[in-house]
Amino acid sequence: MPGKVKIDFKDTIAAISTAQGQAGIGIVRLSGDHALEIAGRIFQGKDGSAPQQMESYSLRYGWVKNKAGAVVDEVLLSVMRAPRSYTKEDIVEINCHGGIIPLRKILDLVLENGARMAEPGEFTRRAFLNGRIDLAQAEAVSDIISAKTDSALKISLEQLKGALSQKIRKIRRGLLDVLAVLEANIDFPDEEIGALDRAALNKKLDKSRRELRDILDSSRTGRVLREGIHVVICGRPNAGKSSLLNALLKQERSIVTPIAGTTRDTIEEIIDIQGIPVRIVDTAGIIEPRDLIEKKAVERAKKQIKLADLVILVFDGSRKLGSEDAALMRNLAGRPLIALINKIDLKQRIEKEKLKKHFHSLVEISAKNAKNVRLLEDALVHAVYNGRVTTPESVLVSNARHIEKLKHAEKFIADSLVSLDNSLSSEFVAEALKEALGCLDDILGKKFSEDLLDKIFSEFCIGK
Ligand SMILES: Nc1nc2c(ncn2[C@@H]2O[C@H](COP(=O)(O)OP(=O)(O)OP(=O)(O)O)[C@@H](O)[C@H]2O)c(=O)[nH]1
Ligand SMILES: [Mg+2]
Repeated sequence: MPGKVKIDFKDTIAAISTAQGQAGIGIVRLSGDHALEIAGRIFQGKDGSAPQQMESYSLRYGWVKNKAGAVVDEVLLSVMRAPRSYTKEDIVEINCHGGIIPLRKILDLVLENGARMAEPGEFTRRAFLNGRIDLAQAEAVSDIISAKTDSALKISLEQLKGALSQKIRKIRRGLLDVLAVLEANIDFPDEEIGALDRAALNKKLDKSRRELRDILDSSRTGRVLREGIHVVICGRPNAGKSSLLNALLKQERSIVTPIAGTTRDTIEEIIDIQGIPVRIVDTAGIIEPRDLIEKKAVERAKKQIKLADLVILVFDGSRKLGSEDAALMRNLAGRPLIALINKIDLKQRIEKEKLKKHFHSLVEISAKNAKNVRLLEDALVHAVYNGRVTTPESVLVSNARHIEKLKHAEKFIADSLVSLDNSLSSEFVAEALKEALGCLDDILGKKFSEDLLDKIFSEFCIGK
């Protein structure tokens, strides 16, 4: 089996950086020591200037020509010289017409003239390796591209600007200060850490731990804003579950009929509710399956409910509570849930007082007339933010890798505090602190393995 090819970061790389398809403009991007020279071989400027003579951050109009001298496309070529460029290397961007043929032909030409095809994310990987951004910032680039909502975009932009990195560096400095004191103590073991010093170190460590906690506190919201939440609608047959899905979607997606047992499969859609991506699932209301299809439907509904982050339990306000409602309430006890009374446009027969005792809040709507849908949306958002006032701008972390490292770092700081409080030797405290520092360094990419970088950047698109 052939081994993995080692990437050479000295090569000049090239890629089509714009989406493939038909568009007004497309960009072929080059980065590396030979970018200007390679561009010079295929570009003819209208004013006769060659890319090698162009100033940084300047643009020229001209043509890309093949070996035979035939025009391949009319282009604008821009030059960004090292070190003040995206990768800190010389960069040339060729803006051509955004069709797949001109883009492909220009890419082929630069490859023939000495560039190598870029790996996914290699431009950003070089920006990291060349020290322009840290690893957390590099990862933010990919998150910006894949952001599905405004909020996810805001979080990633803050991360790219370095908001998370700055906080982490501050915590890191705090830990290093403590470590310095401890190491001095290790070097001179005769002098034990005095009670006074212990208290001071404890205070410092505790401060770092709190700063870390603050970052982590917003992580739940961060993950939700990035990955969305999985919401499942359930309720007795005919309660109006499918009507509710349609009302939230503002379109007729799920079939609605007066016949109980209409929905016989789970139906899924993704909606953006006030910036939160919500994967919403309509389930079959059937409780007692009469045939194999219904049996499958019940199984699917149960599975969905198990997986849900949040359940919307729909009651039919025009009917008295029934055994099916009671069964659902029992099954869902203890789960994050929004209790919803539907059909408020009809005469209400449901025992509302009874429900009020069971649920601390009730949302009342008419799915059919799309009345009070906004109240349900608000309840959903409230459930996501958990009652806390969190704006996307205040969320510092949403990336799963970062969250995991932060949690580990927090645990190691806690360990070091325990060792300190129990008057264990400086080595113990220092050991835990080094582990904590290691976790923080992993986020910033101060220490990294090629495998980790391969994993992170393989999720990027080519040309970024
Ligand atoms: N008056 C009134 N009727 C409603 C409302 N919501 C739903 N309905 C009606 O109730 C009936 C059942 O609605 P569905 O949305 O199909 O109910 P469901 O819960 O999905 O039912 P199953 O899929 O059979 O479990 C239909 O006739 C709807 O038009 C409402 O707010 N007001
Ligand atoms: Mg239905």
